[in-house]
Amino acid sequence: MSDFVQIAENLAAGNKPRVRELVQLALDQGESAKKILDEGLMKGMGIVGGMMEREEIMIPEVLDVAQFMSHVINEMLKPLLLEGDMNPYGKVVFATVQGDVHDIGKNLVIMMLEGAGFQVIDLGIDVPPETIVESIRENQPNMLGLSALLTTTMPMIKTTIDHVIDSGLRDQIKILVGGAPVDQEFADEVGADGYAPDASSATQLAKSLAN
Ligand code: B1M
Repeated sequence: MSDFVQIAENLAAGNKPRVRELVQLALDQGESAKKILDEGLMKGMGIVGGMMEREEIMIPEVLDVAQFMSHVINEMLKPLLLEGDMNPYGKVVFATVQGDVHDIGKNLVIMMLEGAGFQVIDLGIDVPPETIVESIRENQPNMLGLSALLTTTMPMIKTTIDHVIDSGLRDQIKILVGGAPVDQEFADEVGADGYAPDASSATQLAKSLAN
């Protein structure tokens, strides 16, 4: 039986060698990459979030843990997370909205979308609505993915969608939104076509919107 709590706690404590060991152990014991991600690493990030809120951890330390988590995902879990179907579903322009620099969730969603056969144009973080509209015009995707992690940057999702509407491009694309503070109600309010709470449901939703 793998110890996901240990993975979470060691990640939050910044104990990198131990996290690698525990993740490898869980893989050796036959645990799925998804379970290690959801019940170990994501829970660890949740602990870090709480410490951040209580000001028990400084921003550079949070960043260090976040970067380490990305490495573990890329080096140890990515190939396993990507096993599955590889059908072509189309092109997605994806961005973290202006004012927001969080990208671990965005990168995870992109990784899963690519694994499912989407071509993804990643515009990165802190992306102004104008840049997003320009990219839609240039790349002609059939979908737009917008991520926001802060309550203060959620309104930028609406601003971005409004820019897409004003540019006359709204009918060409489906818009998918997500990020920790986003929910279905918000997605409906801002006129998105869909909301997903995590990377795998985002991929399922993108597939159904593409069809
Ligand atoms: Co920030 N931060 N942060 N942070 N940070 C949060 C979000 C926070 C909840 C922490 C807290 O206080 N508890 C809080 C937000 C509070 C709020 O708005 N209500 C917060 C804050 C306040 C801040 C700063 C303002 C702190 C400061 O400077 N005083 C600052 C803002 C900077 C900015 O953006 N302008 C800041 C900075 C940072 C770091 C740079 C240090 C770092 C980010 C590094 C990076 O991303 N490269 C950071 C981190 C790491 C976090 C926490 C700890 C972890 C976020 C994360 O990566 N989670 C976070 C607390 C938390 O979430 N528990 C926190 C793991 C990731 C896999 O999950 O991103 O939720 P997530 O993505 C999921 C889903 O949301 C979904 O799928 C993903 C995978 O399952 N999803 C989508 C995401 N996008 C999607 C799009 C979709 C569909 C699904 O369709 C398009």
